[in-house]
Amino acid sequence: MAKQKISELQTERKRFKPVLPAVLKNGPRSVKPKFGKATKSVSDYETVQRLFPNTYGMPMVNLGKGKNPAVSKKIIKAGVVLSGGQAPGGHNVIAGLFDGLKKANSKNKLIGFLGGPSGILDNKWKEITASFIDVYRNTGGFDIIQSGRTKIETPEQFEQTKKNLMDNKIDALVIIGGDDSNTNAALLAEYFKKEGVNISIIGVPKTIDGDLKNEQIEASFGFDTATKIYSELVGNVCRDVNSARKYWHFIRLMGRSASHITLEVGLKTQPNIVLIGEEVIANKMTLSQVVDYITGIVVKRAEAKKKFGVILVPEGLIEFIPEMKELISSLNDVLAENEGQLNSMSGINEKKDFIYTKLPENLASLMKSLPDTISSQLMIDRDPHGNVQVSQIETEKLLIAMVKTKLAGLKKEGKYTGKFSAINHFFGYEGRCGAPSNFDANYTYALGYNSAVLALNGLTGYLSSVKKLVEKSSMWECGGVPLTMMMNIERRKGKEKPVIKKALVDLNGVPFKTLLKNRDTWAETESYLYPGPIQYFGPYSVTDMTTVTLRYE
Ligand code: FBP
Repeated sequence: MAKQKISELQTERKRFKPVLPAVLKNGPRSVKPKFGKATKSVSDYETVQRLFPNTYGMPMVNLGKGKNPAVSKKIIKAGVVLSGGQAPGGHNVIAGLFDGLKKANSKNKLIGFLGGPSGILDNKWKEITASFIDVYRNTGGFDIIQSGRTKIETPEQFEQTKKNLMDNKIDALVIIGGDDSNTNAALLAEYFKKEGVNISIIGVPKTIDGDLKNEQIEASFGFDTATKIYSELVGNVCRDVNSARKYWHFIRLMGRSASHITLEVGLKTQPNIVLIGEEVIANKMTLSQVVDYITGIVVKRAEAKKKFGVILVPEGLIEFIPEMKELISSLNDVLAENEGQLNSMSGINEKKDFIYTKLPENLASLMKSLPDTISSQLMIDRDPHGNVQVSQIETEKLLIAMVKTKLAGLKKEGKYTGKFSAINHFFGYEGRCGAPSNFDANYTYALGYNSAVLALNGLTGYLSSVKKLVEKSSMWECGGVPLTMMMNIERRKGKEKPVIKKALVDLNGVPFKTLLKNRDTWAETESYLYPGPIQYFGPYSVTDMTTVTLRYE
C-alpha cells in the first residue's frame, strides 16, 4: 500500500517529544500513589452516596516518587475509548497511555474501542501497536479510533459492557470524555464494584468547552488549542472590520453549557462586544434586553461614524436567557414524554402544533414568537445524554434579525441614522481537531501516561488529574480525583440523575472581571488584538504559553 502523504508541519510535529512531569519521568515503577482524606460529592451528598455505595467517598490520590515494582509484575490488558466531541490532543492521551503501559511491562497490551462507547457495546476494537500509534503522535483529531456519543445506560447495556470487557480479558478501561462521558465512567466503576468485577475505570478530562474543571482539575484538554484557533480567526475578522469599516460580524463560538471559550477568545482579541451567558442568567436578562444591549452599542458606534464592529456570542447563550431556559427545559420534558407520538408525526408544523398544546401557555407563545427556523432548531433531537444540540441553533442569526428590527424602530423615531450590515459566523468544528498546541500536546500525553499509572495501581472510579498547569510541564503534579467527588443531582430527560457538575464562568473570577473592567472601552474603540496562528516552534512565550483563563485563575 502506498505510504500516506503527510504535510510538512505533520512531519515536523512527529518529532516533537512531549515533556513528562518529573514524577512520571522514570516510569510507573518509580511512582507511588499517596492517598489523601475521604472525599464528598459537590452537593446532594446523601443521594449521591446512596447511588454510589461502593465508590463514594474514595480519597484523593497524589503521585509521588517511590519504588513500586509491583506494577510490572502483572501483565495487563487495557482498553481505551474516545467519547463525545473531538478535542485537540486525544491521540496524545492514547500515546501517553500506551507508553506508560509498555514502560511498566512490554507485554502489556492496549486496545482501542471503535466509534465511542458503542464500540464497547458492539465489541468493535483495534489493537494499538507501537507502529500504529506513532503515526498519530502530536496530531489533532480522534480519527485513530473515532468517537461517538452513545450513552451506556440501560441494565442490558451495562451487562453487555461487562461481558465484552471480560471476554476481551480487559483489566482497565480508560474513558476519554467530558462531564457526561465521565459520569458514565463513574456509573461503570460503581457497577463493576457492585458486581465484583475487577476492571479499573479511569476517566480523562476532555472537552474544548473548558467546563470540566474544578479545584483539582485545572483544565480539560483541547481548550487551549481550540481557543487559540478561534482567537486567530476572530483576530483576523477584527482586522478585516477595521480595514473595510462596513460590517458588523456576529460570531458564535462553541461551548454549549458554559461561556469559557467566548471569554477566553474575548480576552485574547478584545472585540467590541463579548456576551457571557452566565452574566445574562445572573442578571435575569430577557432576549429583548440582550438585543437592547447590543443595539445600544451599535447606535453609539454609529454616532461616532463607526458602522462596524465584532461581537462574540457563546453557543449556549440561548439556554442562559431565563425565559428561553424555561422553554427549553419544558420542551425537553415534553419531547421525552411524548417521544412515540411525535415520532409518528411527519411534518414539523404538525409537531409544533402538538407541542404548543403541551407547553404552559406563556412558553407556547414565546416559542411561537420566535422565527420559524429557530423554533424548529429548538426541537432537534436531544443528544443521548439529554442535552439540547445548541451547535445547531443559529443564535447569531436570531440576534442579527432582532437587532435589525430594533434599529428600524429607532430609525423611525429619528434616534438612529446609520446603516447596519451584518455577517454571521459560527466557529466550532474548525477548532476541535487542530494539531494540539505544545501545551495540549504535553498535557494530553501526561494525562494519558498518568491514567496508565492509576490503572496499573488497580485504582478505579478516578479521573486522571495533572495540576500546576501554568508551570513548565516538568513541574506538573499528577494524581487522581474520585469521580463521585464531582457529582451532583440534575434533571435530565425529565428525570433527576447523578451527573458531574459543569463548571460555569465564575462572575467573581479574574477572567470575567477583566472583561468587565475593559468592555466599555472595547465597545467604543478598536482595541483589537491579533493573536495570529498557533506557533509550534520559536520563543517559549509564544509556543508554550497556555490560556489567559488559566493564567488569571
Ligand atoms: P463535548 O462536551 O463532548 O466535549 O463536546 C463539546 C462540543 O464541541 C460543543 O462545544 C458542541 O456544542 C458540541 O460538542 C457539538 O456536538 P456534535 O459534535 O455532536 O455536533
